[in-house]
Amino acid sequence: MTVDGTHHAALASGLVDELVGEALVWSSLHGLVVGDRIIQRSGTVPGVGMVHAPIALLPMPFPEDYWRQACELAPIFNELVDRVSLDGKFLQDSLSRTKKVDAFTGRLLDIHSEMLQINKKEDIRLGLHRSDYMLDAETNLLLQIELNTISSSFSGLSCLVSELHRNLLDRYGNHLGLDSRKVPGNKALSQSAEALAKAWKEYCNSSAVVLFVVQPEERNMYDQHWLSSKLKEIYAITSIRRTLAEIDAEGEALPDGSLIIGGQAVAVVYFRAGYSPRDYPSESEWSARFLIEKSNAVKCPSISYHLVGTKKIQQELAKPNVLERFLENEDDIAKLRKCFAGLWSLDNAEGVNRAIERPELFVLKPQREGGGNNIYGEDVRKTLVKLQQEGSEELAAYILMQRIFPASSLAYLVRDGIYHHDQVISELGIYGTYLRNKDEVVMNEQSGYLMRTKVSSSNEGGVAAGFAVLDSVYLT
Ligand code: ADP
Ligand code: HGS
Repeated sequence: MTVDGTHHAALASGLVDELVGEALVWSSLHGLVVGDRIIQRSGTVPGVGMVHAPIALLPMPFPEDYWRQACELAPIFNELVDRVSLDGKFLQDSLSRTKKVDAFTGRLLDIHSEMLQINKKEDIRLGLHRSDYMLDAETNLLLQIELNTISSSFSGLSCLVSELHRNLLDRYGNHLGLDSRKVPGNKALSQSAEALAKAWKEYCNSSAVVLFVVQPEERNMYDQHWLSSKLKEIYAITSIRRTLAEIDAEGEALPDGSLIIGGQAVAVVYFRAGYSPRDYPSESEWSARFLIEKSNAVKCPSISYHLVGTKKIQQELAKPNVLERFLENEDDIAKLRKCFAGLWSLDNAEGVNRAIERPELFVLKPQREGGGNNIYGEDVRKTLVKLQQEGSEELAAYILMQRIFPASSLAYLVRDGIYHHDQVISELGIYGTYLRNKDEVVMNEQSGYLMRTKVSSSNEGGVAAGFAVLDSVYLT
């Protein structure tokens, strides 16, 4: 039975051992797995070593009204991304100073401005986004951490965690005083596959393939394979996996703009790499990104969608009167604003000074994705003082964000077959799928969820980054 009301209270150790054993067997039988080490291949031949994905043993309690709020926001953020992506000047202007001090963002912007110069239009636009939130215990507000518009991971594995938790509660629920129906169904995999398939269909070339752009070193390949296997099983669509370097070597563009890889036409390019400077170790990878962008394939994301998801744009959109430039509906605008945490550029002397006084209340963020890049606590003060002393342009490489403090609770986390009982905090990701062809919005959905749980002492989050585990939700 539960002890302190939350069902993560200390369970009898015999019961925990049994639950963990059942969870690990279930995970292996159902493909809730990750590679057991970095695979040095291009992803065409996945590593044969695998281990269960890091998971929470039981679902995380989460208040239903905040859950509904987060789900409601997905189609609004989807539409916002599309509108902002069309304002090339806003993107270029907002990122122009960052460009001076952040070479990676600068290269992305260069590709974007080349597309503007050739007046490149993306009639078919596909977004597979994930908006991440934390429930701030100080303000009781659901606050957005960030909006991911590229390589939003775990649409495959997150569904399996929801199924695992439902399965465990079906069998042990009355023993634990828990009801499996409180774990929401998770359609992240089916709707992400559906969106990719519909984009492929809009491209109207039945012999074309979906190209997964992958990293040469990958552990999360099975989360990716879940998508490509659904594309094949349900829609009879073939996917191929290539690194950016392989695309540079094998790819070519036909005069009509078609992208050809190894003799096959590509309908959709789905990026599961290309979001970090580490993905561009040479000019070859940048050539591949440019070749893809210039082609008539559907990009997920396009360079514009990619730029909309940068933290600098997140901070710019939080400024007064900016959302009104992109959306008409006042209710929608109010709903978005309600989930914005404090966000400042480092031009804001008041914000910077407050952060120097109380660094523990802020997070300093470079324009980076993929986890492990943020600056916390005393390092916030040190970095800000250093940047101020240098009076350098460097300030434009960062944004300052209000630190969000979710309430912590007890949970069992299982990693590499070993369980720990820890104080944890969680982060709810809501997937959004958006597909448009010219003026027709083909899809604009909230599409499932990802709950990530980490020990409360860890500043950074991220499963791929090794800090968090995959969890699901128990609506309260
Ligand atoms: P990335 O794009 O690299 O994942 P994020 O902005 O998502 O960077 O931050 C990574 C992790 O850092 C988040 O998953 C969360 O755990 C933590 N984090 C980020 N911003 C905040 C914040 N404002 N308050 C508290 N934790 C944060
Ligand atoms: C992949 N290996 C992300 N994606 O979604 N992070 C986490 O899976 O394709 O690790 O906690 C790559 C970022 C949340 C999942 C990892 C958004 C990746 O890091 C891709 S950019």
